Amino acid sequence: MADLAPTQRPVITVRGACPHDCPDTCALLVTVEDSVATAVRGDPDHPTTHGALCTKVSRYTERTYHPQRLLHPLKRVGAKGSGQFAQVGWDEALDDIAAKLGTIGARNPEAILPYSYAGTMGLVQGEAMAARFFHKLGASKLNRTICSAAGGAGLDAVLGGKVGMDVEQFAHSRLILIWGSNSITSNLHFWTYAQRAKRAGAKLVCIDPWRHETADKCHEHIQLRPGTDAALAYALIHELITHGWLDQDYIRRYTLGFEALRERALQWPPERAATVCGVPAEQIRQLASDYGTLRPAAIRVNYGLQRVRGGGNAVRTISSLPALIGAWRDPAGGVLLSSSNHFAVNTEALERPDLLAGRSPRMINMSTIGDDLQRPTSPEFGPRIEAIIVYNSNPMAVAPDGEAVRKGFAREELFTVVLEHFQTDTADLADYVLPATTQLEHLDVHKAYGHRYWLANNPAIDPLGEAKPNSQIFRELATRMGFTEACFAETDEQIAAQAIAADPCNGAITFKALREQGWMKLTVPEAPFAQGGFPTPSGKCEFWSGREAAAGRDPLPEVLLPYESEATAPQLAARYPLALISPPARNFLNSTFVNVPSLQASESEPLMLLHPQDAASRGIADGQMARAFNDRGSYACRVRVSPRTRPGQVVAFGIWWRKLSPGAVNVNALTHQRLTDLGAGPCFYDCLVEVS
Ligand SMILES: Nc1nc2c(c(=O)[nH]1)N[C@H]1C(S)=C(S)[C@@H](COP(=O)(O)OP(=O)(O)OC[C@H]3O[C@@H](n4cnc5c(=O)[nH]c(N)nc54)[C@H](O)[C@@H]3O)O[C@H]1N2
Ligand SMILES: Nc1nc2c(c(=O)[nH]1)N[C@H]1C(S)=C(S)[C@@H](COP(=O)(O)OP(=O)(O)OC[C@H]3O[C@@H](n4cnc5c(=O)[nH]c(N)nc54)[C@H](O)[C@@H]3O)O[C@H]1N2
Ligand SMILES: [Mo]
Repeated sequence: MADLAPTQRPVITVRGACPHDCPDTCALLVTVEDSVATAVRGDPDHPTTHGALCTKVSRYTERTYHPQRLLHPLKRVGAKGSGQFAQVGWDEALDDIAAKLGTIGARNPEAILPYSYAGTMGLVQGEAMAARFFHKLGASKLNRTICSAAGGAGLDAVLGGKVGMDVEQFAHSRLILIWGSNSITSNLHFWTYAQRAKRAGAKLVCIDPWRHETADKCHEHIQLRPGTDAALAYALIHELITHGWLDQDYIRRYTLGFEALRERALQWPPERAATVCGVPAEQIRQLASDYGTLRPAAIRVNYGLQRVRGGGNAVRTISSLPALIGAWRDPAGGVLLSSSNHFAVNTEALERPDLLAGRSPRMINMSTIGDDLQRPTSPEFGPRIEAIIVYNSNPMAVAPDGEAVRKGFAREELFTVVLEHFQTDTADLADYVLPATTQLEHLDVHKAYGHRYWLANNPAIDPLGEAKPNSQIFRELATRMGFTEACFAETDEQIAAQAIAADPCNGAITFKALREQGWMKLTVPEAPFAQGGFPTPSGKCEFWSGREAAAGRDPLPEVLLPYESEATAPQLAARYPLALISPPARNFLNSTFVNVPSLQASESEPLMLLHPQDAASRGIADGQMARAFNDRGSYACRVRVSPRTRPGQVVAFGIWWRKLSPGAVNVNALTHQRLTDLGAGPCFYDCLVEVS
């Protein structure tokens, strides 16, 4: 083909899926010219993608062909963290890794820990071959809590799982509450529907501690203190009850525990919530009146508000609202946090928990990895972690309490293997770095958490350099460990085909059809809970939860204020008076894309917003470098003095790589490892600091 003129080279279009941890899971069309991917576009025919990609993923080829892509296995040759690596062959790397895991595993396989999250959301390159491998080994399990555990548990208590509205229906809502979400940044394709509704006359209300670009475009912005959402939601319930804005018929037929909820809510008049939330009572009254009277009324709640101590209960309280007004009767009414459990996935087939063969290894919470890597062997904890295999995650940048995480990974004798595209902060502390393929180079199948389509990802190009798919790396490790079960020989196609469970919700969807068509929609009713039918034990919307009671927790949603706030920790607040939140940057996806030159240029550098009052009282001018600090650490970055944040509140955008930040620390130097009320998730936005 080399002798063809460029215009004669074959150009093909390959159907793919965006792999990133985002509600939108877009359908991609990849242009491949002469075996090189030259462009990635959104599929114009896929309803939720509608031909549009975010800036990040439209740069996917820039990321894939980045000059710093890892193309060969690397072995550490200097002291841990010295950054000295030597290129080695795959055989040498895998033989050595298998030997080390074999030795540790023979003593106690629970000393081995997989550490992974959603670098790719693909079901094949995520927890399929990898999970089989660790199950067979009997390694410690990982509790994957870092993103959505609290909110997931909150939804589960009330609705019975991660279920809710169809995002496409928001176009027809008359009132939309955008609650704890900067949708234009983190859920762009939902925003399209919200805009359509707005053009048709809907009212949009944003509930968020800082005034971001999405708040600017809403009719109202309720700028509450972080971690106070349950109080606000209770005040709304109070108003719905006292004004009689209730759908009594829906409540009687399809809900559980209204009387108990009523009694609790009557303790939350708007004035009380106003004091807790730091917003005018009148604004709460107006919101309640809108919610009580406009139909259909929809809530888009996102994970931003559950990264605080009371995050699980905040989601419980908010997701109780639609049933009170019968909003679920209409396809364009209800609440959407995640659509994940509308999909039936054959997890048993993918992950093969039967390979545990009766063993039940201990579980390590990924959100406390800093402390857990430093723990010695003890009866309560079990064996010291001797080996950690990291894939699809960058814990050195994203896990809370960065200094603890660094100390943990810096242990000279900890055996660390990192499967990656780039030399991340975590890869810097590895013993082996293994080059992984990107979405353009491997096969996968995807569900979504913000819409209702299955998607297939076809490989568009050959792997770059010596990179291999995660699945293949674990397949080859399994062979070296002597694992002979047939599942370890399955191809990626075979794995993908098993992912789609035989279930009415999946209709006639097969992986074969998906590969050809790119995407297919679930056969879930437009208004799934118009007549109850919630996946709870009672089949009703459970304001009062028997399962919560059985777990020894409050059977009703409760208002739990942050660990770190003036109300709950006045002495700490005297030293560190500013509440820090660290929401996503528009041009990054967590710590992914931070090293892509065009996107890094758009974000320019690590930034924090400080309110003019707080800046003035500290003598800090716009554009100066400042230091945010607390007992856990210190983070230096550029200050924007801006009325977009509240007085007493700092907004620092995430998640920069440490080594691309001043002083080689990022915002997680400041966050702590305490866990949420439900789901044992992290509390990234429950954090006090001082700035100087
Ligand atoms: N561009 C971009 N998109 C992303 C991501 C990214 O990093 N960059 N991350 C992806 C990931 S991992 C996820 S989980 C999803 C969802 O990602 P999320 O991080 O949930 O993103 P948002 O929905 O924007 O939610 C953050 C918003 O919550 C607000 N917030 C913080 N604390 C509180 C609070 O206590 N109460 C209320 N009401 N609001 C609060 C913040 O100010 C911010 O505006 O998005 C994904 N999309
Ligand atoms: N302070 C603060 N911290 C936060 C948050 C916050 O809002 N504030 N958000 C939290 C949330 S919601 C989340 S979800 C976590 C995210 O935490 P992570 O899931 O760790 O997400 P990323 O930082 O994007 O890192 C994913 C890594 O996986 C790699 N990767 C991608 N695809 C593949 C693949 O196919 N194979 C292999 N081997 N590697 C791959 C990427 O190169 C990238 O380095 O961060 C959390 N941390
Ligand atoms: Mo997340």
